[in-house]
Amino acid sequence: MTIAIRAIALVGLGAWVLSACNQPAPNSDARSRDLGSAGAADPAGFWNSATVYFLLTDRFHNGDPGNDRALGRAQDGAVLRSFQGGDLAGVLRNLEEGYFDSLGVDAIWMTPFVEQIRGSVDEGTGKTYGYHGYWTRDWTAVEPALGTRENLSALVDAAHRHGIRVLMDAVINHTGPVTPQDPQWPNDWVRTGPRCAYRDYTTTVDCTLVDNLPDVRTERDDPVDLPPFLIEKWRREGRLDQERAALDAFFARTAYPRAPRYYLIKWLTDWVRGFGFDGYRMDTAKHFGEAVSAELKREAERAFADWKQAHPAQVLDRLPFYLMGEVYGWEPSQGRAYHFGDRTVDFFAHGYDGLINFGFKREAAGSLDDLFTRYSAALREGPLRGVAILNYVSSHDDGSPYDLDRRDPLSAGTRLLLAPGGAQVYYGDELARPLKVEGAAGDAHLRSFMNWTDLESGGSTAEILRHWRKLGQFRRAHPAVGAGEHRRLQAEPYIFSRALERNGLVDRVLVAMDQGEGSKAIRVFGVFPDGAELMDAYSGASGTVTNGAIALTTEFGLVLLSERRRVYEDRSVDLRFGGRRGGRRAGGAMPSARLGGPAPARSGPASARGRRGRGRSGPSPRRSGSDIPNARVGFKRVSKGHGRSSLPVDHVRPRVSATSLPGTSHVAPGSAASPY
Ligand SMILES: [Ca+2]
Ligand SMILES: [Ca+2]
Repeated sequence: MTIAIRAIALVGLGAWVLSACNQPAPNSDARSRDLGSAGAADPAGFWNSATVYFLLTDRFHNGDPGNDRALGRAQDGAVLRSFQGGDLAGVLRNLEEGYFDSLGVDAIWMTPFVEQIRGSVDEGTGKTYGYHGYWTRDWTAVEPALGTRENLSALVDAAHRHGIRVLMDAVINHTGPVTPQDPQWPNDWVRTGPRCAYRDYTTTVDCTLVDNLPDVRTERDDPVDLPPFLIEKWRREGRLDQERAALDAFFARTAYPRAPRYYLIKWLTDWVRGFGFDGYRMDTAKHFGEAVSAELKREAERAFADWKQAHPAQVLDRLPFYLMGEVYGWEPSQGRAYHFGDRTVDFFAHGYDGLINFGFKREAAGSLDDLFTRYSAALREGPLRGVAILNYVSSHDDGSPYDLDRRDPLSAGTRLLLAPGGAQVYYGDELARPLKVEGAAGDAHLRSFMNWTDLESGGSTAEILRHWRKLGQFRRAHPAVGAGEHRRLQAEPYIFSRALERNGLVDRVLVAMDQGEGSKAIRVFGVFPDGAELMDAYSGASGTVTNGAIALTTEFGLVLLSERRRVYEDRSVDLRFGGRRGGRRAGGAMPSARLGGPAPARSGPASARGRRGRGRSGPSPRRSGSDIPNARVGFKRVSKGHGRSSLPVDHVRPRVSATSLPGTSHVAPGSAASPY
């Protein structure tokens, strides 16, 4: 399946290459901004143009029914509040089948996979188990209902083989709730009150988010001992001595006191060092003190460097470890700061490279050009220059998403995937998975099992997926979409362009909306010169610019234009912000001058970042020379000529053994957004 998909991505690359080579620069102002020195990594550029797929592992794909009843948990929770069988093996299956590639996904964010409490609690919305992953029992173990360490390792490796990064959802603020089977952590580790009142900093940080969610004393420096229940657990599992020795080594190396947060930092960063996670999505970032995140970031960066050194063949590029925060309620209009009432905190100054944007789902309902213009300006020259945002239209905690009724999932995809800034696709956005479920309460509405069965039945669901895939692939092929300079070219029907310069290359796209079906002539406003061959990534049609316009005949009103040229380069090398690899390129068709002059010398283990090739002409995983033409798996040198008749999308039908939903009719959710 990947051939057609990658073909369109490569066509996009060609556009960039051509732009750099021989095209006058209509947007000469775009060239004046240097996004980074040649060869340097540009994390903000990458993450603002990235598509992040966020899934609840328990609700995505059941790849191993054998683990469904792990730890003997019962299926007696309220609607959608017991474990439902999804697991790491299921995510792996989708990875291997190319599901995420087909959506243009750059990174996967899974809910936490560490071992959860065994019992259940009722917070007022019904009996609930830790299916969501935010109720930790043991930070050092994989939750058995989700799989094993081997499953996790296979998943991260497969993701990296597909050029997809994996973000670990990291919880440091609280333990799981206390139940008859899950003892409270000792009082020198956690506080059990007061409950957060969210009036000011202290009543947001030094408090419990809800009742019975013990809050880790992350501010405390006094040494504490391991909780007795954890000692006993590890003894039973035969790894007590090993875990103790590892802790001793950590505290000896760092000289940190044995305070609660440092245990957690040790345990969280072990997953990075051992498995190669590319970043964290920090849960409840505003509730544990920003100084902690800075400490965690330092240790995570060290762990990531250790992993890279130990796994040179699996290193994607030079992008550093990424820290993305969930600062609930933050949005770009607030600038860099978050206001606690009595205190203002710039989380970006405390280790965070990116923050989730809680305003997009609301702003997306307004003028599209106003939104695009403001975001582009804020990210490129405003207060958010150099940092990243992650937009979403729906999420696991947001009871007021962009389109609760899924009335127009096509428009949601267009708005999200064409917006400046990173795009979070919440699992099922692309299948219009219902956000209201009969019998559910609170956030359970938002967390139904992935509706693969709707896809298999064909009809509008397949059509919706096709739309999201085309946009996702266009976005992935063109970093200008998420990170480029926005320019409105025409108000109605709406036409805009994006241009991004990096390392002497310019990526340009032009998007035209509401063009109507059939034949159409689209003005290009000088973005592309006469004679340029353009391809519409939405329909697969192509044409040549003549007298400042391009004539196309497509059955769609949306047109996604870029230049169509012979492709030699994988944009991940020079264009995907991961830092340039050095040396001549195999094939010899791309003089380095076109890419901004000789590349810097390479050094260190990252020189072997050539990814494990799978395609016929892909690089060998062991190869560490500087002449690897394509670092991204499966990307090959191709000739132009992807026919206009073939859409850049094919169908991926995951094999699913999902627990079926209890019902498909909808009721009003009556749910409030979770405070965390
Ligand atoms: Ca399972
Ligand atoms: Ca706290």
